[in-house]
Amino acid sequence: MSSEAVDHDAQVEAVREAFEREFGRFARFRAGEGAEGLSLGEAETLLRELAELRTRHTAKKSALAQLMKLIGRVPAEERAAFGQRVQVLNGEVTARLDEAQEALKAHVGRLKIERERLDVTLPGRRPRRGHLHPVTQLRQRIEDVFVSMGYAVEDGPEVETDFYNFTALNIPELHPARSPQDTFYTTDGLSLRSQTSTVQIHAMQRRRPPLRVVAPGRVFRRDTPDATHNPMFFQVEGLLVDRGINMGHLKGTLSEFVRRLFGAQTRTRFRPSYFPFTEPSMEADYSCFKCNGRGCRLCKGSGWIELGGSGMVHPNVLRAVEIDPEEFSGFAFGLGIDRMCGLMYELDDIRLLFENDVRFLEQF
Ligand code: FA5
Repeated sequence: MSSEAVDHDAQVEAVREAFEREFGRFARFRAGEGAEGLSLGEAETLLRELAELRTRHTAKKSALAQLMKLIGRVPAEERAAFGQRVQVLNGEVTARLDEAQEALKAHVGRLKIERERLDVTLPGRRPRRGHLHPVTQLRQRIEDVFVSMGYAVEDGPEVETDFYNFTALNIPELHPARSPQDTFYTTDGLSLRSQTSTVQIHAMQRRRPPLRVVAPGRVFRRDTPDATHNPMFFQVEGLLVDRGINMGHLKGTLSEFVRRLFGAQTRTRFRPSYFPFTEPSMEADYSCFKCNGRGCRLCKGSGWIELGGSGMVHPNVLRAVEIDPEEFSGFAFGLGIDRMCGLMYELDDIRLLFENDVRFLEQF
């Protein structure tokens, strides 16, 4: 064996060793295995590094490529043996690179399929449906009862002039309701309505008698919030004006209303009261829907629950909208919805209704 031949063999071995050294950390990826447990990111990085390693060891300027070129230049008698050794090495290097690449690629493919897997048999995510606020639900039930009794649903502004908020309602100049301690005023002398009774005036102007309307809506008072008071709350106003209307019609109407809302067993009672815009005026109560009048915690042992204020429309109110009190008479009533709602759901505090805590509201 010539000394040159030894040199050539040594060169082949040196190239092999250099490859083995660098390839060592990829050697475990074989026969499509060895990559288990690698994350997608790790496997992709290794694939990139493997491609760089392939370039370093097999591209044109690599030591292996130099060996290939050398084949033609070695003495003729050694060429075949040397050529074969180089080709074997080349074959091995390529095969091992390919094998490692396959194993890593297969792993990346598996992880990607896993990540993008879509199980069409899984139940879909149901969109959460909301529902109407409990006060709105009650308002609609009240409207339904009155509509079934022939009433129209009327609307009115929440910001009012003095005329609608007070004067037309026969509220005298120095009445405490006009005081800024009770009513919210805007800087230009308008006020937030403190009761839905203002809609009586709008309704009579718009429709002229005979008329029957209910007007649900928001009202505002400078009341200190507590378990039964909010500065903003809801009322429903009722108004009927026709010829020959008397207190019997009012009592019959409110009695029928509570029977339709709470059941046929519900009784009513009326107590004398005072409102500037009705004469005579009455407070209406109904027998407790929980204990049917026997007395319980809900009705504070009395057996009765307050419904609201009512009375015969004051002649001055009719005159304010140019209706002749000699020809027409009427009755009106006003109920607070929030307190009624609070009682129906046995809430300790009506302020809960307006905190907008979804966990609370979801229950109704
Ligand atoms: C009135 O507001 C009269 N307009 C009712 C009326 C209409 C009488 C037509 C005659 C003819 P009163 O101030 O009592 O009346 O209020 C009526 C209802 O509103 C009360 O029964 C109560 O349920 C409710 N209410 C009053 N203040 C508050 C408040 N701060 N928070 C929650 N509800 C309230």
